[in-house]
Amino acid sequence: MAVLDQLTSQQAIELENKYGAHNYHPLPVVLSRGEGVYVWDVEGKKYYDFLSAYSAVNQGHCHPKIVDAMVNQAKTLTLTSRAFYNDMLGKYEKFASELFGFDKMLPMNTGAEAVETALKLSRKWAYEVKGIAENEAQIIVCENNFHGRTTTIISFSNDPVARKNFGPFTDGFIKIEYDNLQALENALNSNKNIAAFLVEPIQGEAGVYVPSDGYLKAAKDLCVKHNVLFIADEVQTGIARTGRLLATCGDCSCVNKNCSGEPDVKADILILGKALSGGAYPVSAVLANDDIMNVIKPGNHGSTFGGNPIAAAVAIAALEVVQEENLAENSYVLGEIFRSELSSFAKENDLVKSVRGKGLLNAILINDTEESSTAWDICMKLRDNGLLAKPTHGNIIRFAPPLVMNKEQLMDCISIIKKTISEFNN
Ligand code: IF1
Repeated sequence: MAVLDQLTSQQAIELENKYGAHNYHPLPVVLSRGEGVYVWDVEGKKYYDFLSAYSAVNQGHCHPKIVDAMVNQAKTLTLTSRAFYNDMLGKYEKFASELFGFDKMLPMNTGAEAVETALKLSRKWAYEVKGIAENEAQIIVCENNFHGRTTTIISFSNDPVARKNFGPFTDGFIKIEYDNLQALENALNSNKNIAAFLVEPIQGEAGVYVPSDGYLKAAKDLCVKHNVLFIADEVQTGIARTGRLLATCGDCSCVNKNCSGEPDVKADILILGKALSGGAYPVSAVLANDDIMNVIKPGNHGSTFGGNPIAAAVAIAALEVVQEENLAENSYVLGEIFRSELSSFAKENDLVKSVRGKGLLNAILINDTEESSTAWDICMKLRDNGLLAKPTHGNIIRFAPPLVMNKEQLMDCISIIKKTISEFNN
């Protein structure tokens, strides 16, 4: 088979099965094209994308502005490494730092790398600024977290599937219950060597678990009181996904007039990834103010590709799209409609227990056990009806369309979802 031959779906799946490691269990659909909120499979069937590559494609598939920025930069200069300066990185660092309200950023590629960067940065700060004795620093994390897949990050995961037989693990993490302020306070009181508290503003992998109102603000206040860094992992919640530019909104220049919730929670270290590039390229970053970021000196940390000119050009374009197209506001407005429609549907339909989320990061709970195949079967039927979503934890279906969706498309999607689940019931 020649590399350029057009494959059928079945052939593409067989190739991945035979030659690819089996580290995923994809929904059986083979995509070959995307535009805005739509993707097409190799047979030409069109779907609404309701996953957005786990919230990376917030700006929609193949956004022309982002693609143009990428192509133009690719024709000009792709990579210099950080051994030399390039003429794009500084512009990008200025743009992103000002947009999110921090002094500086440190560019990386994947979300996991950015999380690693934040952990290293907070430890170094703890030793060199806070004055913790060497190798004694602890970082508080939450149960059911998802922060990526490196050896250190899975060291503080409690997902047996992600951890088993990957040990030995990295020390220095204290795990507490999510959305439990007393647990945080107890952990802070019982140990003087805490460098940081690492938290997802909404737990994505855990099933779009939204903490109680005021939790993040109060957690941040506790961190301030104990001179502990508040690290927000906004890899999934960031860049307008939850109806605001950031789920932890500080003095960032958020364009969303419907800002609600906790406008005064500002992370000490902000972790971004995924939609920072609109899904066009692996781009991640850590942002912090000088009192923290300046502990990093030449040679302490880095990456060959981090901050490369293509990444910089792509990220600037991707962030401009978020601003120009008011994606935070659109996400807020459409999210309200989605949850109100789906929660009234849940009241009259036994299969849907509830709907939860913020902005366009939502999930429905299916009224069946985690071991059941019901959510998977519903996703297969949604696929047949032209909408792609993926179950998590067996009985939860995540719904996270691109934020460039319009109201008419959303209503169309809501009717596909209702119709599919209603038919499933019978
Ligand atoms: C996989 C979930 C989403 C993340 C947060 C860091 C990272 C992620 C909050 C790491 C990555 C992913 C990766 C993907 C599945 C996925 C996911 F289901 F696990 F929870 F998005 F919903 N922090 N999330 O959510 O970023 O290194 O992947 O760029 O299969 O690992 P990465």
